[in-house]
Amino acid sequence: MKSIGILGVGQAGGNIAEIASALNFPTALINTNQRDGVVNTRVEKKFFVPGYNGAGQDRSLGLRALQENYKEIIDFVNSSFKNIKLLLVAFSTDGGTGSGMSPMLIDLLIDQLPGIKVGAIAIIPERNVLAGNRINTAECIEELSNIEGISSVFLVDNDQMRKQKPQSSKHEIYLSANLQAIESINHLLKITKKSSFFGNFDETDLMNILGSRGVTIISSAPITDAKNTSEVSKKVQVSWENSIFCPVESQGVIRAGLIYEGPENISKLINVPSIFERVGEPLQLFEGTYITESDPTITTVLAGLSFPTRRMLSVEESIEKNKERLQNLVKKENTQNYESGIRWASNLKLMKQNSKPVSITTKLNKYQKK
Ligand SMILES: Nc1nc2c(ncn2[C@@H]2O[C@H](COP(=O)(O)OP(=O)(O)OP(=O)(O)O)[C@@H](O)[C@H]2O)c(=O)[nH]1
Ligand SMILES: [Mg+2]
Repeated sequence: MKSIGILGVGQAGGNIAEIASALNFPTALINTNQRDGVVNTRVEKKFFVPGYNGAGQDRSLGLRALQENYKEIIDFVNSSFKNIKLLLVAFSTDGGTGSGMSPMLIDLLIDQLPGIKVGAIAIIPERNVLAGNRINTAECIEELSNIEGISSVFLVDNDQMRKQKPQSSKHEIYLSANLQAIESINHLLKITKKSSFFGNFDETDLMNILGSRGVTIISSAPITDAKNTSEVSKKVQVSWENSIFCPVESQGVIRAGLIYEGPENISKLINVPSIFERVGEPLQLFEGTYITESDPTITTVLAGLSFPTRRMLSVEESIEKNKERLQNLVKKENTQNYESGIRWASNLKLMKQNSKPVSITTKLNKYQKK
């Protein structure tokens, strides 16, 4: 059984857990909406928060669903994952359920799952999403970044998939993004099961890296046509720009892994200082070399990175730019009314008032011939 478990929260999280199940990861899912969760048929362990019907992009509802049910939810997670070393909680940052619930859930699980590290797979939405989603993402990322004991945070960037497939439907973007993210984690796990004469990258190495607090990326670079050291380094650096995760923006990798798979002669072109020149030398590097006859590939894991300020700015800047318009929209929601121009006409429909009964003597007198 694999040593990394995937817990999906909300719809996107459930979809990631679904793919992870297909690749034999231990999985479970939590949702506030049963109808979303039941479609993820490969995930066997499911918890639906009673009394909810989705969170409707409202993070505070997602959070409340956890606050009211945290005991049951912690028990559910505890009983769903056995013999794992790392639990990754997967969710989208721009919806209500996953985004609202996951930061606090991770914070709780860090203390409630003895011996298990807890990290995140958090989805950053495409550039074209609307204000409400952007606000959710900014809030969620801020909360995640404030969790003290958290391990690796993988930021799955739907925009990175859009760059690869500009013409695809949303649905295709989501599925491919989920698949690439889970496959890259799966690839690392598979490497830890191989043995090598030249240096193993084992599970302890991987857990050391993934236990780092901060943002983590995984990328693979085919280096088939690289002719020299600097071309190899360049290809690895380009792979950091083009993975499914938010591209590396700044220096400061804390722990890293570097795995070579391919023919022996090409492995000579690997020069560690030149590869890490752009991001700075990590505190610790864990290497693995696997000589095969397949196309040469370098897989890197960079952990302990800072949250990507520039990418987050692209989420936030349209909110800042439209500050007044958005504030006016909300003001309008609370104050708007309609004034009819024909209020006077309502009188036309008033029923004739019942006249007061007149005494019989009065009526008798009225017809009394004078
Ligand atoms: N990569 C990826 N992104 C997804 C997927 N499904 C939804 N998204 C993203 O997540 C956002 C919607 O969030 P959901 O996961 O549906 O929200 P939720 O957590 O279920 O919360 P509520 O529906 O508001 O209760 C979309 O705007 C997309 O950015 C998916 O399967 N993969
Ligand atoms: Mg949903």
